[in-house]
Amino acid sequence: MDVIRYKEILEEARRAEHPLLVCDERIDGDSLGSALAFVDLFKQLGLPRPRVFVAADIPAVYHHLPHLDTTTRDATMFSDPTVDLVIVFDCSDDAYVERLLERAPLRPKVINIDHHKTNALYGDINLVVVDAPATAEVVYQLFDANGLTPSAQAAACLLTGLCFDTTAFSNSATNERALETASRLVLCGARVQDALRSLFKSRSVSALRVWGSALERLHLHPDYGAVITCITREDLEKNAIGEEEVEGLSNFLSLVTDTDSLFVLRETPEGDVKVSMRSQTRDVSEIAREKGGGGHARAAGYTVKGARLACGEDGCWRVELKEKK
Ligand SMILES: [Mn+2]
Repeated sequence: MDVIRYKEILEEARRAEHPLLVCDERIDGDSLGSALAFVDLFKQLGLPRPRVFVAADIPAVYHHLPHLDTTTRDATMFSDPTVDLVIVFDCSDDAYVERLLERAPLRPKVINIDHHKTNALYGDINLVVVDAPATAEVVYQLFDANGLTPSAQAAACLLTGLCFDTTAFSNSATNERALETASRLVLCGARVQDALRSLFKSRSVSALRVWGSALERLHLHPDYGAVITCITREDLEKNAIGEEEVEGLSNFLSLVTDTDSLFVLRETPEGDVKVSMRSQTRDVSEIAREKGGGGHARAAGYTVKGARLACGEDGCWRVELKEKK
């Protein structure tokens, strides 16, 4: 472990007069849990609570987490010339961070805390631990390396991140560190049941109907050499459910499907198609990187801009580019 870097990051946090924390553009249990645990760390150190920038509304499944009042969608915060430190969590997408920083009149120092293989190391300080099961685990190590014990609230945030990224300690990201850190977080006061609730116990009947359609459409796709399925805008609209309610479908399917590689295709409200890939043996991060996306070796994704999903006569669903007007 690079103890010096963990200490350097804490020093930067102490020194900063106006720090901002940033979650990955796609909010999940790991990016949000890691950032909120850091808010708690500031509190523990007696520093003013920083704001956390999020690109979208926080999904309802995370509404039980502490410090949500520090989150904001107001990107004009980055225009404030007094902002001197930006800490980014669980985000491999340097273009997203650059877009936010474009607003800053004076470029603040950037700390990049992540575990994605495709991370472009865009920070002034990069703490990218590729074999970490979750960014939350890296943040736990940062507490530990600095001789700090997470509060029960920080531990709850970190355990949520760890449970999310390991799909409750079942996917290939699950290693001995995931289990050891989880057990230490429980000793700090985190509750496993609470962390799991946001993963498994909060799906509405309408959302599960859409999951049902996705199960029905599973088929082996000759072009991808993988089992694929898809979710259309119509599925969501017909059942009146939001985007966030189908999050986790690819993790769930790859957990229960008897197949090596599984891709979930999904139409987005922006008129794009998101491809989410899971594999037991293939390095899908390579495919994602080629197509401008990112992720981990066994779990990665990318977006096809200006596209829709169409079912062919052979019963296979494909991504179709929309015609440009
Ligand atoms: Mn993560």
